[in-house]
Amino acid sequence: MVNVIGLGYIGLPTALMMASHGVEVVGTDYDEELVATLNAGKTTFKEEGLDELFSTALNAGITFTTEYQSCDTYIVSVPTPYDKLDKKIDPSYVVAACKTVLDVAPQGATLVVESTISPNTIDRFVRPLLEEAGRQDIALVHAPERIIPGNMVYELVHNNRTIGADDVEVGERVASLYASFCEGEISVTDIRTAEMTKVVENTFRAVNIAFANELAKVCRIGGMDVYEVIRIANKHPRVNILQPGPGVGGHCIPVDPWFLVGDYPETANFIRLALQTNFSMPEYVLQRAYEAMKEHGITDSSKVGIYGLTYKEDVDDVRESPTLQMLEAQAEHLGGAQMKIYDPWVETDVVPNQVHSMDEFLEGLEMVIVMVGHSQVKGKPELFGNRILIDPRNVMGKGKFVYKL
Ligand code: SAJ
Repeated sequence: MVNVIGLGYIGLPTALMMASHGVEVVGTDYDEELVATLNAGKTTFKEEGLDELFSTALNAGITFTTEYQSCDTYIVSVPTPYDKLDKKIDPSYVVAACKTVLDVAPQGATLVVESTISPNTIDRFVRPLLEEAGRQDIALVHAPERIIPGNMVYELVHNNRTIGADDVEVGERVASLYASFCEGEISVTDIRTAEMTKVVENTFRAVNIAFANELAKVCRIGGMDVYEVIRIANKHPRVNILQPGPGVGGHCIPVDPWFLVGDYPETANFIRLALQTNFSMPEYVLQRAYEAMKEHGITDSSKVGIYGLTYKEDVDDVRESPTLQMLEAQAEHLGGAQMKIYDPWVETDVVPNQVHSMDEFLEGLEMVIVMVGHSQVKGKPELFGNRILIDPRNVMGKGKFVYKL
């Protein structure tokens, strides 16, 4: 039996996927409300294919509880925030979960950490727990997740995976557990390499996006169309530049690279600069909007609305979202102007001035900043009538009053 600890964005789909492929699974989370929702037959976030997977897993017998189980394999997928001041990983949730596992795990059980962790986290924070508890019988494994929100269910099955273990035999055993549903290639390596590859993958993407964002700024000064430049440069067989945008959000790309900067502050300079470049984008967009307001004689910021609150299109996750970053910049440096905000994917109130329908949003607006290219609006500028559009995602097409980055 597998006990998946932490039923968030990664733990839940992983637990459901295993259960749907013949593995006996119990899902555990310390959040009673979340467990109650799952036990009432409802998923806790929106994701393509998740509801179907949930019913298959329920039929296959998955159960949810707040209790840790006695079983042969544990998969820990709890969050790993980072300390915003020193930029280092905060392993406290992982440590707490692993400690509780050690209290209940039978002799010889396997403890798999799926949470994203910086290189050496297992050695520094988890291995000592085994020593303290006299539980060297427990096999430690790191199996970092790689699935992308918006396409998680597909990627769980089709992505390649990495399994890091002290012992190749343990690694292969855990690889065959994941192979119950994973059709990709599974590389078995040591734990530190597995930790590093995960952080490196997200850092690669952060650096590439930062490059695109810097190009956007350069092209604007130089009077060039950055999207056309990138489109054509990418025709080169060895060039693949990502897209510039209003900033980088989510719980991974703007967070994980900081683990390297935090641990290697003297060396990881290039990565730090990339993160700072990405972080500068929300305010850059805001300045762009203020310039356009000036140009069009709009003096009242209540006539400007922000469309999109999530960190990217067609997901309901607002963590570290560029819109939230932009609102923070607005409050801190630019005198808390109160723009109306709407996101069809966010039903609860996350920020003041949030409205819950497109009609209510558009009423009285002369300008809209399209921070997220949800399918609802992508390629449909007519939905905004003849309002001036600030379009940092390049999703509105060309238009007389459409301002790109
Ligand atoms: N973004 C851009 N330009 C782009 C692509 C993305 O500005 O060309 C922005 C997005 O709008 C968003 C942010 O970057 O704000 C991050 O979005 P994303 O779609 O690039 O990535 P995530 O955070 O949803 O998922 C990433 C993935 N990592 C990689 O592709 C290397 C996913 O595979 C990981 O599993 C996930 O991080 C994770 O959990 O670590």
